[in-house]
Amino acid sequence: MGELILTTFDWVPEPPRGYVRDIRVRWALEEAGLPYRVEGVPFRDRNAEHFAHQPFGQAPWLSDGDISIFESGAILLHLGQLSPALMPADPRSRSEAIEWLFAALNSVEMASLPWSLFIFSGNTGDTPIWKLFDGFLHQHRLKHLEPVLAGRQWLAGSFSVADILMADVLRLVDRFDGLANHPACRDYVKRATARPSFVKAYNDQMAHFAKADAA
Ligand SMILES: N[C@@H](CCC(=O)N[C@@H](CS)C(=O)NCC(=O)O)C(=O)O
Repeated sequence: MGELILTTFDWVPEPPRGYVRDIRVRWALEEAGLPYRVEGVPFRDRNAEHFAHQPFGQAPWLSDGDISIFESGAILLHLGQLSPALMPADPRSRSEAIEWLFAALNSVEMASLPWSLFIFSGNTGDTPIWKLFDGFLHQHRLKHLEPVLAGRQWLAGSFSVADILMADVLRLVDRFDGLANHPACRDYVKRATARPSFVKAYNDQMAHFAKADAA
């Protein structure tokens, strides 16, 4: 393992604060107790070096020595190799953690992100397109996730990177009261975000952006 450097934006507007995806990486690093530092890149003027690390000009990315990794899921899988606090050791639980990590991103977030964008942009009227996306999230994803989360504390036995991603994805839905009819999902978010590592990650992200306001 080399020096771990988490890069995120130096500043973002108020609405996404507390939800910028560097929080997933901060949370994992805190859970694992790995030493790291945070660097900021301009939110407004994204230069060629930024795109060399993150081809879509987004945040976050992680440097581990001379390895640079983008995509929060890939970063968490990388960190999972560095700490048993993030990835169970036995093969069955490990496979479960990996499948649920992908499920969080590729099954739940792929439905919840457009849903939240509709809400952000105020397009939640009585329209067929809103009903389609709202139904897709609630009837085809959260309804099926609900019994899973009612039956277990964490997705892969012990707490893992899968829980960091799933809880963070669901947290954004909860922000817009989208878990009101899914109590097990809501309780899962509550117990995940009660972990001291999440609280530290959240406070650190908020402080990072507040510092930019003050500068
Ligand atoms: N799939 C990427 C998404 C990264 C992403 O959406 N980052 C947001 C911040 S949370 C961003 O950079 N937004 C600014 C933009 O897209 O221009 C990941 O999980 O790392």
